[in-house]
Amino acid sequence: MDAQKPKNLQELIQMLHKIFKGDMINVEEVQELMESYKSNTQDWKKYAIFDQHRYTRNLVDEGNGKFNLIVLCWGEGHGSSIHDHSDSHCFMKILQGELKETLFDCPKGEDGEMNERSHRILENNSVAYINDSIGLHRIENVSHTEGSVSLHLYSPPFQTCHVFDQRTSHKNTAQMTFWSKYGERTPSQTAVSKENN
Ligand code: CSS
Ligand code: FE2
Repeated sequence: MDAQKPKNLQELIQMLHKIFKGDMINVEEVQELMESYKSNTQDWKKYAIFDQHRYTRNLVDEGNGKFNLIVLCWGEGHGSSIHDHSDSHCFMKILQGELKETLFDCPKGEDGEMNERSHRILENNSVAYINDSIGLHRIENVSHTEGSVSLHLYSPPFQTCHVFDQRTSHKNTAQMTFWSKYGERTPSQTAVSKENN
């Protein structure tokens, strides 16, 4: 029998809490559950706080310490660096608009241009999955007319990741920060920690 479909974001969060209680993560199960939630703007608009200059990260739920659930808001033309996911699982559901995902091989050293493996457009309500053994990626809202919103689940939660320079493969550590938590704008931080990844 098919599992229950979450009627709204709150139900999705409750169901995620249940399936992350144990120590094993079934990637397909999480992906299917997140896909079965049909995005409704009313559910997540309080987390969707955009910035003019770069994409924002807005904390929705801390998953009893097992995962972070985050709404990301991508203005027109906003994108991430090429990055890894700190040995965590990354699930990414599109809540509004579309996002372009470009996949890269993990560089062996600092030895020139990074190899671009593939790219695809992620459509509304779809769920993408990545981890460090699959590779690295860059996420972009390539639209000139519409903002995009995505829901990310990272397990276990992480506070730093690696970012990569496409031309040189040079790797840096980057801090992940929140633009808002539980719908409340977080106090502004120092210039360095404002950078997104
Ligand atoms: N790494 C980005 C989003 S792409 S998975 C972030 O969470 O800031
Ligand atoms: Fe990512």
